[in-house]
Amino acid sequence: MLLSVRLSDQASNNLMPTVHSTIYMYAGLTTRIIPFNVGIKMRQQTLHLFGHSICPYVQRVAILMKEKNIQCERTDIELHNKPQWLNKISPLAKVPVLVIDDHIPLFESQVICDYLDEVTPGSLQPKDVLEKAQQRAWIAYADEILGSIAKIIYRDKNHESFDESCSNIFAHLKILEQIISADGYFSATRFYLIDAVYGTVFRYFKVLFSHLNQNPFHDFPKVEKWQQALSERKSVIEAVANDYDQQLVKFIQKQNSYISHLVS
Ligand SMILES: N[C@@H](CCC(=O)N[C@@H](CS)C(=O)NCC(=O)O)C(=O)O
Repeated sequence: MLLSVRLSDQASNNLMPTVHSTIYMYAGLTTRIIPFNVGIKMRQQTLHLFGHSICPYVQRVAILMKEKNIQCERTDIELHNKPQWLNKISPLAKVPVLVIDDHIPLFESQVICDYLDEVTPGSLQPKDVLEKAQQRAWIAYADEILGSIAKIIYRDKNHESFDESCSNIFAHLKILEQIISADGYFSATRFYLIDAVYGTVFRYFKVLFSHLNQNPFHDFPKVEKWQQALSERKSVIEAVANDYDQQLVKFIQKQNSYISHLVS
């Protein structure tokens, strides 16, 4: 697709040749050329997303790209064995990072999503400024749930601490149940970036709660309908590999936590 980009000459002068040469020297990577508009002139842009196969923040970007049909090269890295060049493009050495035109790195999933959303036609966020702001607040709320999920995966060493994290997650679902629409997605029937974000959160539940023999959505019918709609959305499905559940199980089993002995 054609990307319509509002880039000033100043922005395109902000070159980081050392980043470019370093990344491509170490990784031997290729890029895909994507034509886009700068003002009235046509020029080319390349996009390269550096990620991890099960990272929920990377999935947000991947879902947005699929929804907006944005073509991009993708390279997944191992987080337990990070390549040396990662901190040259990502100051916290985290993924996702989007490298634009081989030399301009952009980190932080929300920022990457905002950029890609702005430079392509249409938007995955509400036009109404207040509604957009509200959705962003509930995206921050999703990050809190991801915090409890990370605690379960990495830090909860016993049943009590695991239970506490589960209760915390269910308390968040209870509040979501009160504020979301009853029509499938967060705001009725239209899929927004916030839906992408929660699609990546709910995906964890099947594996994390499989041993509990209890439906985590049991008390939350609207949230259950929402997660069902998200699990059927093509972009959400395709944002991870077919064997995502097995990859997640393997990843959790490598941690020394209470849940790592229970998942299978
Ligand atoms: N706030 C960041 C969070 C990104 C993040 O935490 N990524 C994880 C993988 S899911 C990571 O790269 N972790 C590596 C590390 O912390 O060393 C974003 O939204 O992009």
